[in-house]
Amino acid sequence: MHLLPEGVSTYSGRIDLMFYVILAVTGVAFVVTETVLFYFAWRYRHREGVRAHYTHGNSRIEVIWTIVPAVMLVFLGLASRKVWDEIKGHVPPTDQEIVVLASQFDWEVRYKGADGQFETADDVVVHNEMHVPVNAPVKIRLRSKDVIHSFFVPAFRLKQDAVPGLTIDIWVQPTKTGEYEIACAELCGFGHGTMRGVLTVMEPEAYRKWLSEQEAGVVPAEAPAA
Ligand SMILES: [Cu+2]
Repeated sequence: MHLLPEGVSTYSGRIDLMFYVILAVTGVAFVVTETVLFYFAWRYRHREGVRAHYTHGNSRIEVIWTIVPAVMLVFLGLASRKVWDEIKGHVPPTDQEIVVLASQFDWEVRYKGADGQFETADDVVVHNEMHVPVNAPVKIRLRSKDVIHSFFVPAFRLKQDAVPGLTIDIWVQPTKTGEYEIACAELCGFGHGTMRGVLTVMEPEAYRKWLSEQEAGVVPAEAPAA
């Protein structure tokens, strides 16, 4: 059974597990409460000659149905902390760095280029496409030029808001080559739905080849983003 697209990052399996646990918990709660709701509506339906009876409720039951979900919520929060820390709490050391600048309605993807420095004339800049090597951590420095966008790669289970004025570091280690979708997950204007890109996970060899081809084709006048 595949409810979700195939996960192709080192942490996608743990995100999916959390997703399924939460789905199971909320799914059971949904079925139970809807069953009770429909049963009561049927059981206490209008009947000739039976007077309605007013009730103020039941404090004991109300306390129980407040405490039980609260405990479950705290449990889910604690259980997911480790995964959250791993994904959002730190970035593993890597020399593979990419700057992603979101704007209406475009993903600008910037590589250091031959000099190993960002914001220089030989930066490799592509739009709405991103290439990364497989089986190595990649650090993405996420920025926005105008409004809040959200960098979302469903196959990686990676989603992070891009906020104007902030540079937010995120990371991923892809586990499978292929082409995957980049989508904007924050309603950012009329063209929001068109704000998509293709992410290509490549064998390291092919990736290096692609990058050096890009470096060779760089127009030196390419201005770095402000
Ligand atoms: Cu957007």
